[in-house]
Amino acid sequence: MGFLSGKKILVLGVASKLSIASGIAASLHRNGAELAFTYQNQKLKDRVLKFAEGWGSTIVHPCDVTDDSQIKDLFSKIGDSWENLDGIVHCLAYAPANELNGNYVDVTTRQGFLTAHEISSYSLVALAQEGRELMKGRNGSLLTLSYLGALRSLPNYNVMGLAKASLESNVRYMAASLGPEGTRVNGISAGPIKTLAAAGIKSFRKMLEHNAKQTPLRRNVTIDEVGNAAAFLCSDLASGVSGEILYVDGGFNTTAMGSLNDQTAP
Ligand code: NAD
Ligand code: 0WE
Repeated sequence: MGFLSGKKILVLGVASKLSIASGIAASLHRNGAELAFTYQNQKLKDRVLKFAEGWGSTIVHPCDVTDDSQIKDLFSKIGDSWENLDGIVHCLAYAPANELNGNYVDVTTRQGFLTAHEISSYSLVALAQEGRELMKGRNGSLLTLSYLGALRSLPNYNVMGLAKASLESNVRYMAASLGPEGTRVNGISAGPIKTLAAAGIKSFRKMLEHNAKQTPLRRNVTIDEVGNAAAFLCSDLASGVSGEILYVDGGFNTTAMGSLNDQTAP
């Protein structure tokens, strides 16, 4: 009997075994949750089906969050398998690649700005609207993934930083909206992790090395560590937590001067 047994949770954003959504799914499964999954496009379908099977799930549906009808169909199909829903884990983001490389003021476009905000922030409330009925009165939990670039500027993160700022505010407004019906809404702000979304980013390796050296724990975090924090937030262990952004970053966001050296002890 895990602390999530009896919970039915929908996970969006599995693209590979390195995905943060995969670390989260593994922990949710390990701790007893029943899972359902989505895939963004046909290219990812078979892969996600295979991962789902590994986590004991056959409930796998398409959902490109830019398409209202796919979001609607998703919850109608979830409703065919499950009478109710205890959690939605939103683990996706996108900005066009050319927005994530170069001087922010130089490279930002109207369309890139809109796309980043639509996919990375608007989608959270769009999913909540359609999932609302299934989650009502069950102490359900919505969870999303953010990054420190929401609050601080850093090279190349650019318009994604604005989209994450919007996403974090979205968490607080949604917590206020859905709290009265028992649904909690939270975010995890994860430290940098090498995933597919990170693979295309110029000098990501350099950033990972810098981050490890400057972090209190002197290392980067893993998708398993993010997964365990996610399992907690989706569970009744976190029944008093809503509207919160939980940092799973080895303490990086709490420091200012960095470490000044690279020793492993303080
Ligand atoms: P990933 O590439 O494994 O996952 C990104 C997912 O977004 C993919 O599954 C992709 O299919 C999905 N996606 C993109 N556009 C979509 C659309 N229109 N409709 C549906 N799905 C769409 O990368 P990841 O690093 O695991 O990213 C997951 C989340 O974690 C993102 O919100 C990201 O911003 C956040 N995050 C990542 C890091 C990091 O360093 N990797 C750090 C903090 C937060
Ligand atoms: O949120 C993210 C990355 C999200 C992301 C990644 C891509 C790459 C491929 C969104 N859109 C795209 N579009 C693509 O075409 N992270 C927190 C990881 C990340 O990305 C960075 C980072 C970090 C950290 C980009 C620049 C600087 C730092």
